[in-house]
Amino acid sequence: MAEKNKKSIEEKSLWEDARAMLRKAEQDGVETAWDRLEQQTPHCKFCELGTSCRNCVMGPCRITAKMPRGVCGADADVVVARNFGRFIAGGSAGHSDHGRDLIEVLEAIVEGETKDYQIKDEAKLRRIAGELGVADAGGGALAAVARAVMEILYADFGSRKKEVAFLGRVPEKRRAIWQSLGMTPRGVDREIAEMMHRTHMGCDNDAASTLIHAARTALADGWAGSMIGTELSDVIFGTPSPKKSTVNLGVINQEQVNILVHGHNPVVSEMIVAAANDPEMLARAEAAGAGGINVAGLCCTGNEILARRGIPMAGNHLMTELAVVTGAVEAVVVDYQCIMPSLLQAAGCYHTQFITTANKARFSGAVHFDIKPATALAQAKEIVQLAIDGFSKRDPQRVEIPSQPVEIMTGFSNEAILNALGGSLTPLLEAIKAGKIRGVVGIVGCNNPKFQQDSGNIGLTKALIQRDILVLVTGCVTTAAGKAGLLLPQAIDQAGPGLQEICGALGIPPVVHFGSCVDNSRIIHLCALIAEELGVDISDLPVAASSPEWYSEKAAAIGLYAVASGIYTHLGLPPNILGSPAVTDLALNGLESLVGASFVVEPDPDKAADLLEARIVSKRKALGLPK
Ligand code: CUV
Ligand code: SF4
Repeated sequence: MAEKNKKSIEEKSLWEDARAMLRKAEQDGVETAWDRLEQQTPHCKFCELGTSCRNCVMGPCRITAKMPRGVCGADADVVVARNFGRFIAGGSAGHSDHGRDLIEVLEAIVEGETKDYQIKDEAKLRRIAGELGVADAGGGALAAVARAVMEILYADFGSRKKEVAFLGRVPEKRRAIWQSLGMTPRGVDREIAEMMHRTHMGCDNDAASTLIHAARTALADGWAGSMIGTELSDVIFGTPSPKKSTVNLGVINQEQVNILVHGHNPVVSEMIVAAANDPEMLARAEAAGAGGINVAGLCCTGNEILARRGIPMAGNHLMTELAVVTGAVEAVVVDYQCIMPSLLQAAGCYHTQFITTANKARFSGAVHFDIKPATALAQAKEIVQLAIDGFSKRDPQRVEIPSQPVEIMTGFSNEAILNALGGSLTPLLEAIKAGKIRGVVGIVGCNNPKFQQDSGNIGLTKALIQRDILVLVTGCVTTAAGKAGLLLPQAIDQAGPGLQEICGALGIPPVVHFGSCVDNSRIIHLCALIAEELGVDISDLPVAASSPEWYSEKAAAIGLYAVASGIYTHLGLPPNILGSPAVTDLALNGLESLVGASFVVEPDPDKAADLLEARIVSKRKALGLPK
């Protein structure tokens, strides 16, 4: 069976750096996600269809034509909807708990408990305070304004509100739709807890009802949890502005102490960057015979420090094990989410130290630091010291850094876009109306070893820019686009004439890096701003979303909040819902009549581009715009 599932190295990844490291992994005896996928294939059919239930011990139950109900009587629709609901709750919890961690850092700043973190973007804090109705947001003492914002956002996690704080950003028409459907997100923790409750045996036994609450849970992620994560990260670490950086495994430096930061929250990675730039640490690295300290990113925490500081990006999800295989990494420092447990084994094959920093993401056998705001920088320096100490243990015979880094442009935020446009959205809207930019698609999310790595991400991105559709990328698609050379202004060569003109004039790439996964909140915010400007709903806009190679619960939550916000969303593979025709039909069709958008599933990137283009054309037509 395993033989049949065996993929060649070329079939596993699009990239030379990945292929070289896959060959080296074979030689070095390092197992990768592709090897384990082979072992796991074929997957359990019930789980794939979503028709197995483990929600109580009268079961577990599997639903088939011959056994159409579980012991309690739940049918396929109920079981699939419940499983999907919990899947969404998991994803929303991830982003939202990340957002909460930023509030805790803001609290530590306000309470004077930390000097390591500060308010870097005071103007943004005051702007947000104004939006949230804080009295004297513009003129009050900074600490008082920060405290007021902190209180309001903390309260978003509870259960006493009728709606979360940033809903003021949502167009009136959209809020009315949510209100009428019972989809208005009230509190982040509340919606997640309620999803767990509804999916307990004997509660919500109506698939559509469960799915509407799943959408509400996802909206609490997009318009609260993730949005808080993004906005407070900007306040504390600075709002991204355009800058150059580099990407791929070639950013790992043979001469230097290499520290890879991996995970999601900038709270830790920012401190590692600060510690690595400390003159005393640099002197120690030199004393250890290294030519400096090189911090590079992986996955979303990589996106955070890439967008804000221009720190190079070593790789996306499926590059994380392969980065270790270079044999040149002294330390992998992780916070949480998307960190393959296998990294510990991979690190163990080399001199690499695997260092965890969050009590909610412990890995047995790892070196652990419980990083706290009050002591973060000192702890980060200890971590950097461990990496420096590891430098002499590196075996030069086992080092192979496979490629030359590719240049990229990064650092776009809504503020940066407005700035580039001269302070108002009007030039962007004019370009859209004239059909020079026919539409905008956010391509986001992960890698999944079920696909040739990044072939979907790149295939779709290229196909869309050729059709004059502007692409915004976040998460792991960033690295893919960067490696393909698409995040540079000169990539307009590969775009249609309209994008060539507009992006050319602005000096921006046709594929714009918008940050990490929580920063998808920037994209929905931008959609809301455009909709407000045009006096329409988000669902009326020529925009769409896509996650060609998604894998995670978080990606599903993002997809669902996009759809519930009125954005047509493409997925490269379906969630585990196909065992219920009712749930599947609701996701692919029924949602359209409820929220004005739905999911579409298509593995082939060119066909997906056709579908997204057709959607954009239909929205343009309805707005009375040329094709
Ligand atoms: Ni949060 S969720 S693999 S790191 S984008 Fe990357 Fe992004 Fe998916 Fe994870
Ligand atoms: Fe089976 Fe129902 Fe229990 Fe699920 S909740 S395991 S379907 S008896």
